[in-house]
Amino acid sequence: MEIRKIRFLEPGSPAYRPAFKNRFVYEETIRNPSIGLMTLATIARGRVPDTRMYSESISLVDWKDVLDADVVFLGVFTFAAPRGYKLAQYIKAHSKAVVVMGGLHASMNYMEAVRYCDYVLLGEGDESIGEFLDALAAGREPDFPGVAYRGRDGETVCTGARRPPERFETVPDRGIVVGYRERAGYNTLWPQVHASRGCPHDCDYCAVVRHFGRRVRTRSPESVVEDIRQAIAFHEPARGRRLTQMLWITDDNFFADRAWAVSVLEAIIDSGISYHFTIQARYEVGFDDEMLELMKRAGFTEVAMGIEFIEDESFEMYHKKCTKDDVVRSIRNIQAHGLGVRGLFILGADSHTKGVGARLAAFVEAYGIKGVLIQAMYFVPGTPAYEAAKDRLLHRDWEKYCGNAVHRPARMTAAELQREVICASRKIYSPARLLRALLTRRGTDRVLFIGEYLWQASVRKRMRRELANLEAAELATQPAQIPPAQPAATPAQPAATPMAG
Ligand code: B12
Ligand code: SF4
Repeated sequence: MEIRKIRFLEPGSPAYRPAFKNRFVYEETIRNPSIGLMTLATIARGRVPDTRMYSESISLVDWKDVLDADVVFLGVFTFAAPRGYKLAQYIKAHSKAVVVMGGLHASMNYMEAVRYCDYVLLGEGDESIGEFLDALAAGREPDFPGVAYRGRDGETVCTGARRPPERFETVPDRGIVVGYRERAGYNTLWPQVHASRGCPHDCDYCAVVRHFGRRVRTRSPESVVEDIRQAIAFHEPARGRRLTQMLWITDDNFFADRAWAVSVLEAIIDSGISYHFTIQARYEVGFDDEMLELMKRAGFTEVAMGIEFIEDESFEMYHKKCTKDDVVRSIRNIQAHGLGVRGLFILGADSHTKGVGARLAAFVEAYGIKGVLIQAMYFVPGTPAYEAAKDRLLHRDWEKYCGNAVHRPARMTAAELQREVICASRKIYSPARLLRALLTRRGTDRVLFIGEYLWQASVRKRMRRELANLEAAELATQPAQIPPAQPAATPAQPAATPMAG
């Protein structure tokens, strides 16, 4: 078939509504568009020039334009899957476009996703997207590894797993996303760059390591620096400066390949780029004095540490190789080098009891952690944590898998867990702590705390709404009556409601 026009679509939940406050105030769902999908759109445009991407989080979608495309690619994480399915169904019903889904959730749950589209492409799409377009253009069935579709008899056909790409140097063209350039100066949309993939560890709850694999693969330092340069240039307004000059390196474990990490930091220093950086990392980096010094010289101001738990029992239970003592020593050393620590936490381990939210808040206060992301324990089919707890899940309404309690932990009810998350957030982002931040913090640090304070308020609001549902569900269902889990591949209910966006 002739491919004239390709559109990429990132479902947002909820879809974008223009509002002045979006420029300054984080909403419960932060709206940064997907770097992964943008990268694929950039690659596809090399073959078909009329290629653009809509991210529902920031683009006003021109549906006439989407429905006129020959191929529409959708990428979904778990929390966006229901919206993605709804959009895929709508496009299939109203156009002749070939509809293709991919991304972490569609890939790990292709038996579910394939019910809503023509094809699911498994794993990372950097190479498969080109192979897919070639097959389509030649009128061939895509028969290479990593494709799922529904055969004539309605059975799902899968051509097997796909090897991840060794090289992925594409610098995403951020201008390919409709409406991004106009909003790039918003302080709620920050520059982000993804430099490596894969992680050698194997934490039970982690979907990322199952999607990207345990072998660490990296981009060249030159390509990373070029990406950083473009990301900063794109997000800085033509006139004036952003309030928050902070770029987020979004790798899951940037320091896993130490020699490479050093070479990237050196390349940033040599480039002369002057900006602030934040980065996700495990606690080990806190023991690496040379790395911490390099980070400081490169402009890093903080480490966003995947701390997850504050009890050894929980680390052991979920196979996270770490102790509380490791975390504390690491935090102290990072701070001694003049860098801040942000904490990424999980509540709802089977070891957790009532009061864990207050204990977490006390930990954050005691160790001077400057900001947090708190998630209730998360379950993605395909992870060991999911297998272990699937009979205790309250539902599989993926849209709610965005920080809410979705299961019954061993020593609390789901509603109690939800309250613990709300409590921790309220204590960490209290008016008293806001006042202290206003008086003691400076520059980007201060602006970030104000932004997070407002963001956490909207997250708590959403969590309180869900709390009412959890309480009602608990009253109606005793633990023993919770229906048994479906196999991971069971499809979600097809969407009954029409498009909202
Ligand atoms: C940056 C980031 C964000 C940003 C931007 C998200 C975005 N739009 O991409 C922000 C801050 C908005 C964010 C928010 C949240 N996030 Co987040 N985030 C990330 C992070 C760290 C990096 C994403 C990234 O750039 N990955 C790298 C690129 C290369 O990978 P990729 O996007 O998956 O794309 C590749 C492949 O998947 C594939 N692919 C993707 N789409 C498609 C489509 C097709 C057709 C094909 C063929 C292939 C394909 O090819 C791409 C290139 O190889 C990931 C962790 C991670 N490693 O992915 C978590 C992650 C996506 N976030 C997660 C979560 C839970 C959240 C929150 C719910 C957190 C919270 N409690 O608030 C919120 C949700 C917000 C919402 N909208 O509801 C989870 C999702 C888990 C899951 N099962 O889906 C992840 C995986 C983190 C984790 N450790 O589990 N996040
Ligand atoms: S260290 Fe982080 S990225 Fe690696 S497996 Fe554990 S949670 Fe996943």
